[in-house]
Amino acid sequence: MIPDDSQSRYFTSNPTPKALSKHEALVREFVDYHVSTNPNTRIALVTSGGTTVPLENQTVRFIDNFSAGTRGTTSAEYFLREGYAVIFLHRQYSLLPYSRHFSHSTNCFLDFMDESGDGEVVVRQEYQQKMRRVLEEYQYAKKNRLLLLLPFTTITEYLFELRSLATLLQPLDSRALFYLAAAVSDFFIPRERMNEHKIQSSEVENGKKSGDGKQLVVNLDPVPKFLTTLVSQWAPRGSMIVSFKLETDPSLLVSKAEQALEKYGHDLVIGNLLTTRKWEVVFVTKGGQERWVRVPKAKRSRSVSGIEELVGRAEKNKPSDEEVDLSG
Ligand code: 9Z3
Repeated sequence: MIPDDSQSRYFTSNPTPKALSKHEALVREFVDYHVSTNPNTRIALVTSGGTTVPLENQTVRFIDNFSAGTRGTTSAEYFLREGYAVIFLHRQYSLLPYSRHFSHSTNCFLDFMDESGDGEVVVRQEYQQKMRRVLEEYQYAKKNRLLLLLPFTTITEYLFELRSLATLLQPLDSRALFYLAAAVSDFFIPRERMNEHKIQSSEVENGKKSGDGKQLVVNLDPVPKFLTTLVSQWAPRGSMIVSFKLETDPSLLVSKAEQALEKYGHDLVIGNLLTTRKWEVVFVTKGGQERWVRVPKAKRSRSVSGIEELVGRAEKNKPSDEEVDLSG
């Protein structure tokens, strides 16, 4: 396939991220290690968190994409449990696998601890069991070098990283899996239109209509559709590619997911709505098949990770053309 012009321009007109060559070296090492220890190794590239669109080159302000990183971290833990080695490409400071259980803003890790009678700091009795399970999984992943954490912040960093990482995974062929849960900006400010320094309030223009007052008008260009190139050029042949579609209007979700699948020609689009994303998702596969996966109502308040486990189960059962409610 001939590379899309806007894509080649994107990569030539935006600066290569500073951390890219270091990340590439880490991924090379990770892939070599796993392929040499186990030729049947399976590696999942999980993306997580939102990308930013800086308004200034020396960035004070930026536009952000919504995502706490819950989907990505929960799914990464699930892939690790299933025997995958995981490259976790995530928004810097968003949730991370394992530590997410104890570091969410509503869960200060200090609340899990206490002082024992003899002055030692210990895990509170009621959290012992959960923390032991998470700690064991974390230590297993660490000891076996199964988890590689790579941070990004901006949309440009994300796209450069995705291109490099996909290319480096090529030797894995069908043993590579892409699970694109990061919330990726659709719009950006091209380099040549970006202010070098902080935009000054004195620089803003008068609105077009009288009475509009001063306005900061920001013109954004569409981000090139990189998924096409990921599927046709960057990713290994035979690898599985799963992307997510986030919508807020329920009437658009399935059709947008179908359009994405049709356009990019990958394996699976998982659609979700902002307000119900923790409880239900829809799988859209080739041939317009749609399949709903839902956490039962009774379990919704207790479970923040239930849906990712059901996604894994549903994926193994292989989607059918019926609407399936796994709430069973
Ligand atoms: C998603 O839809 C994710 O499921 C969420 C997860 C961001 C909603 P949280 O991190 O939320 O658990 O809080 N990701 C959006 C994927 C996206 O932006 N897709 C793009 C597209 O469809 C590119 S692959 O164009």
